[in-house]
Amino acid sequence: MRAFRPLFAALLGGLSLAATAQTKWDMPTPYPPANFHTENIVQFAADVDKATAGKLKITVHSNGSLFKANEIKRAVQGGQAQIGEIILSGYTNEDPIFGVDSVPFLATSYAEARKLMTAQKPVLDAHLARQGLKLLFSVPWPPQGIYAKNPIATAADLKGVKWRAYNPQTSRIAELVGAQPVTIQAAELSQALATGAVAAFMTSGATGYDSKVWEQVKHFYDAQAWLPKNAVLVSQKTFDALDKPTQEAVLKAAAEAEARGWKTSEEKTKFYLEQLARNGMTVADPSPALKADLKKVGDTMIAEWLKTSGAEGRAIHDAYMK
Ligand code: PCA
Repeated sequence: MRAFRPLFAALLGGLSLAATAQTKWDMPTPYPPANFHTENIVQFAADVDKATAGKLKITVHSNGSLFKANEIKRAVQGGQAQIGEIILSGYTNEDPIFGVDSVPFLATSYAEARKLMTAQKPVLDAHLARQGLKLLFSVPWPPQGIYAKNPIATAADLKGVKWRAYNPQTSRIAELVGAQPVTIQAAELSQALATGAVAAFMTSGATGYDSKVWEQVKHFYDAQAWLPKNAVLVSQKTFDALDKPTQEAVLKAAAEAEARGWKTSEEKTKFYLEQLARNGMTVADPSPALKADLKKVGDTMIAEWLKTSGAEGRAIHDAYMK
């Protein structure tokens, strides 16, 4: 046995060397494992692993399992997580610049959403940098429509209805139409519907599909009101601590994830709505009256956003409208 000691020590030494050479990141994300954003992120982590030959291991903790959706940004800022995914507009109250993509009817198609992102990006990067954060990539959800237990012919049908919100804008819409907003993250949506805590909400076909909302909700109105973006953020300090080749591998995988995510989001939009219909929901355009009511809500909210976001908001808006 004694004769083996040096060999054993050498082995142990080798192991600890390997351990220090490997960096591990925890990555909290808010949405379920089979959601397209989550799948895209898992692919991103695998790409980074491969490109760095296992030097940077990113462990994805989906569905709010490590941190709840609304805690993830603070966790990355505070160093409790190295990297994480958030929905940008969830933080509109902290900084209106984060929420421009969720102003109703400002950008309602993928082409418009891309144009709006181009206008928003430099300001967003600068604001995140002030918080020690770096944006690696962002990907939109499919267009947002209205789900409701009962048919909705005009906004008046939403009066007093318990309305699920996921960001300040969806709460504001409820206020403007006289519904009762309650903030519920996607991970708790199915349960909130099952217990009757909510009876209407706006989100994408993707989240309706992920949460199998057809078990409780029968109506979907394809309002195409906005395309909110998720963003993957890393702590700048954590990123700077990586060696150059690893940083480059992360940036390359991020650029690929952004391109792949936009493509998947757009391509799956039709599939999600087909699945709602196949599972017994009526999928329809909003009535002209409902459209007009929603348009009014949108006009109010654009004016409000321009007021709270100040000169930088105006510049983003004008660059987008050009
Ligand atoms: N799904 C997420 C945010 C926007 C979307 O389409 C949700 O409903 O929470």
